[in-house]
Amino acid sequence: MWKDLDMDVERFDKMRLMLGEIFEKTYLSQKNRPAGMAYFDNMIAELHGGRIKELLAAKEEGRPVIGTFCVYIPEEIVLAAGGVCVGLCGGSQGSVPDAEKILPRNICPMVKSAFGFKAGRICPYFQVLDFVYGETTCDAKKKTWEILDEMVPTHVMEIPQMKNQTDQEMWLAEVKAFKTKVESFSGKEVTIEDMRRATRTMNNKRKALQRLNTLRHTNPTPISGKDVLLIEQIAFYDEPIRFAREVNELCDELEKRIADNVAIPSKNAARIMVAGVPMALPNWKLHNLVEGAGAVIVNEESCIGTRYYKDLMDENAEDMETILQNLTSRYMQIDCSCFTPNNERIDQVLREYKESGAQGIIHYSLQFCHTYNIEEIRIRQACEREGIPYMFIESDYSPEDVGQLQTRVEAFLEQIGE
Ligand code: BJ8
Repeated sequence: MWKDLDMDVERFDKMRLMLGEIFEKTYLSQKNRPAGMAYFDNMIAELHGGRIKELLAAKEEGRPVIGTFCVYIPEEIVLAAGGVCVGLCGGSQGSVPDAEKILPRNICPMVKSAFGFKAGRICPYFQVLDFVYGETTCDAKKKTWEILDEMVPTHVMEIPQMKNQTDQEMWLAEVKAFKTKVESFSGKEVTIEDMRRATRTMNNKRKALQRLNTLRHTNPTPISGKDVLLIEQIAFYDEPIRFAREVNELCDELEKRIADNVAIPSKNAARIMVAGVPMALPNWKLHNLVEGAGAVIVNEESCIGTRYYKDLMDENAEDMETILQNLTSRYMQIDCSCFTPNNERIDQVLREYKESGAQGIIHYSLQFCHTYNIEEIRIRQACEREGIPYMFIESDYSPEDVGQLQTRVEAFLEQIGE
């Protein structure tokens, strides 16, 4: 199968082996995990197996498989057309050198990692998909799409930078253009019933993740932050109906754990909320550090986190124009730092801090991400105003800064414990 997909099989095998070892060390070594995590562990074991076969089967049925990098691409439309939306990974140091042969070194590691997976032919998802739909959120991404297009068909959706009336109109036009593109590829015109069904599916998936996030806010928390992060990462490539069912089954178990007072990890662990850039699979660096130091992460204000699932939308619109307008409004609520002004995000961070019962915030940013690195100033000011213990971490995917970060995290946890 890998040869047919034109993979660099030798390097891919090495990467799979490495991922397996890191996963075992980071995840399987945790004590007293919920039994329901077995499904998600298996999704990682089958990351390069079962799910790829499902995508190939979808293609054989003529259903489009579309790769994305951002939560602004409306999955509802892909689902309505019978297609599959795959959030492409960009969380590994392993693919960065492949990217640096072509791209500048001083850009975001997430962009480099994702691009490197394609350039090195070491990600089967990239090899399976029909086309990529990128966006104009940040400069690193939008200029990379031009180069990526030489390797895989890459379309680009223009994302507004402000939220005025004219921006909303432009965004609605972009959503409609996306629908047309997906329809012309699948050869299927999306009906209002298709859109309602897809909206229900996505709402159910987002509701399941909301439920999980609410349950983990319980003090003491019944599940580790690492495990929730893993589920949030798997949300981007699993089949959505099955995924929602599994998350809900896990939530049933967590409710029982809460009733039985089963806590993870220890009852006195410091509770930390993370805010900032998304942590794409397999970026577990910060969670591993924080939870390795005895604390627990109880919230991710991130696109691999609450920004992905906090907003639902009306499932019962009467006609296509209304449902597309609702969709546009729903997606315009995403408070990415690429927008200016972005006051909603400051309020949202404070709200999530209160709801999660956290005792401190770590703002996590990736190197060279200008929008999050600058918006960090406003988050810090808000935390100072509210008296919230706060720490800023800017990192990449290399292991080089782990020792230094560990010292800083431990000092921060001590400060919280005082
Ligand atoms: S909606 S956060 S998924 S753009 S970290 S690549 S912004 S330089 S990831 Fe994002 Fe969409 Fe916004 Fe969410 Fe650029 Fe920054 Fe890198 Fe980033």
